[in-house]
Amino acid sequence: MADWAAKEIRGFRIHERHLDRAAQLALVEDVRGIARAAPFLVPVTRRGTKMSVRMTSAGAFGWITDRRGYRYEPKHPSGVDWPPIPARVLDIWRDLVPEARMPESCLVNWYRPEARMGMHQDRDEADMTQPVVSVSLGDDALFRIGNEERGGQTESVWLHSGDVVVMGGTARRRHHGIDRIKPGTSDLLDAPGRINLTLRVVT
Ligand code: MD6
Ligand code: FE
Repeated sequence: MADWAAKEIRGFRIHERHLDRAAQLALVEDVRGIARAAPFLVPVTRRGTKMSVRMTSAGAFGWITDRRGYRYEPKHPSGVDWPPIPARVLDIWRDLVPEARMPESCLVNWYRPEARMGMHQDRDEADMTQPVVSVSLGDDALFRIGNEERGGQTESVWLHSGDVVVMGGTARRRHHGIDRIKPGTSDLLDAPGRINLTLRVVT
């Protein structure tokens, strides 16, 4: 896992092509295992709007949103425990943020070609000194990085399959989102789309 091209944008460290093809394929298998145990959900906001991504989780806590709002839950809505975070995913965390506590949640976001994610902050975690680590698999995605406050100038960067982003320190409260993906830019997955894993310490 050589880091020949880590770059930094507004405090987000982007480890380009951190994962080689074999590592990416192994992670896709891990995601399939997670989805068998804890099927992908259609997230719904408190107002009843369906999000365009499909979500599931691994770990002690999963992040969900439904008509009751968004929160971390210790079980999938079906009543089963979230499966454990795969060892290969934990290895990425240990490799890139060895000083951090171990992650308690691995959120799996599945983007089909039309999916996007609006600008948001990750601020549902109790200890905001802990980083968030994000893994991109499949098609390229246009990642937009903003400010702590809503609005203002933003910077965008394309994320590719195998890229790993670390959001920590001063960047931890910045708004960010995915404007769009570019279907067909990767053949990692069986169909056009993108999988994103985000690892977090929750408590
Ligand atoms: C995504 N990522 O890449 C969405 N959050 O699909 C995130 O929301 C994110 O990439 C926190 C830290 C890094 C991220
Ligand atoms: Fe986020």
